[in-house]
Amino acid sequence: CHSSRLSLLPSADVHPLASKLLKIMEEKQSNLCVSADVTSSEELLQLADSLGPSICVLKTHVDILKDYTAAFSQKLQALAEKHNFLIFEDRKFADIGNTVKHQYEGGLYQISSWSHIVNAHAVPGPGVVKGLSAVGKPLGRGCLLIAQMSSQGSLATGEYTKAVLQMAEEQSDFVFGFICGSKISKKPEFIHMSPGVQMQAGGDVLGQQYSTPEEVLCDKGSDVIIVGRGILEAPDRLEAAESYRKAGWEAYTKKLGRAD
Ligand code: UP6
Repeated sequence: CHSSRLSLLPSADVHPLASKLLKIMEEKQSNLCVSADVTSSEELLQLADSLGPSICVLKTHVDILKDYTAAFSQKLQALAEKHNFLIFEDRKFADIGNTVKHQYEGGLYQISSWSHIVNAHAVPGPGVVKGLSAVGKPLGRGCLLIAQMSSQGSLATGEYTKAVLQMAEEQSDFVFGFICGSKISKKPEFIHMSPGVQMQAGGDVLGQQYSTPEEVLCDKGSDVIIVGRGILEAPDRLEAAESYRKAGWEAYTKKLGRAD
């Protein structure tokens, strides 16, 4: 039964954000993270308000907004409270610890002040996580490590992916999961989130590769689907989000019924 995973939590070993996310998923019956890749703050806030009830996480790329302001991040936080979802700034940090500390906390965006979740590449070694953790852990934030990528020709495979897993285990007080295409850790406290999802397999002209919710969740064993254009380019975004939520939840519960 899929509730077995939740009953493991919260415990001393589990990152508070992982238990919070699993709780939201159960409450809203949603393992859908919408990737709100739009370039206007107004449109992003509208998306967050209308799709909010259907999602567990809202993923942003704030550096593609043409009109970012601190007021925007406050409004987004209020919508996250209103609709009970987590905010995930997909910043993909990839520098030495000291630099990512500044990038996470400071600059124009002050990401640590409003984003519950961030992610990082493991390329620099454990220092990238140490730097982010120094800023984010006291604030109750958490990090996903990028263990695999959905794009064609990705170098994040095989031994690299295994090394990322190891890095996550060594800093599991801040890292609570992965960006990946398949389940890479058996530990139930790690959340697997997968981009490159559409209702139909395929890709785009710039190397993105898509799998279906069923493939990613049931066959590959991931937990959360990240969907951007599958929803953003649909004629009715809310209707599309609801169909991804339903397909995602069905596949997720089916997988847990089988595996746990
Ligand atoms: N993303 C991927 N693949 C990865 C990591 N991240 O696509 O391996 C991100 C992209 C984009 C979203 O930066 O924001 O997930 C996917 O969008 P799409 O559904 O429109 O392709």
